[in-house]
Amino acid sequence: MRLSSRLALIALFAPLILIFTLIFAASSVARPASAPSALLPSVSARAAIPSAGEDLQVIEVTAKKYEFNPSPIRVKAGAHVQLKITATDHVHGVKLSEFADGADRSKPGLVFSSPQECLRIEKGQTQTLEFTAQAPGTYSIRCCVHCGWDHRSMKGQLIVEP
Ligand SMILES: [Cu+2]
Repeated sequence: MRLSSRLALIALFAPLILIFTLIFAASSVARPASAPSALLPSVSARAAIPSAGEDLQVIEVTAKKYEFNPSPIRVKAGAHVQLKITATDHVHGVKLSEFADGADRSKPGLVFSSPQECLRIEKGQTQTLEFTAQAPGTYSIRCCVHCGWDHRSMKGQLIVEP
């Protein structure tokens, strides 16, 4: 009787102890594993910031029905530019051509820090575009998210001066 109840106790507690041990082991393993991933955003954020001595020209732009302001935006060739675009009245999109109007399309005149596609900007939100203005010329900016009846005329310009 006694032996069997002791065995029953062991049978009851052994799996519990095993489970607690596993949970403890998992949590102590999870901690160091999560540490490097927590470091990742700061590493990539650092990579996006130009190195010391390189000037970043920050330009605030608003997007509203149906214009970008200011337009044209003027920068000098060689400038490292960050456009901070805020959609003030509605969802908009921004697409800045990496080729100057009429330029040969073999080599981009604007070198972006991240791949370029349509950048969607929710109402009241700000998105950033960062690039180096390599070649002089006029670059077109257009709204690429349908925002209303005159969406197609929503355009802007970036002029890179020599
Ligand atoms: Cu639009």
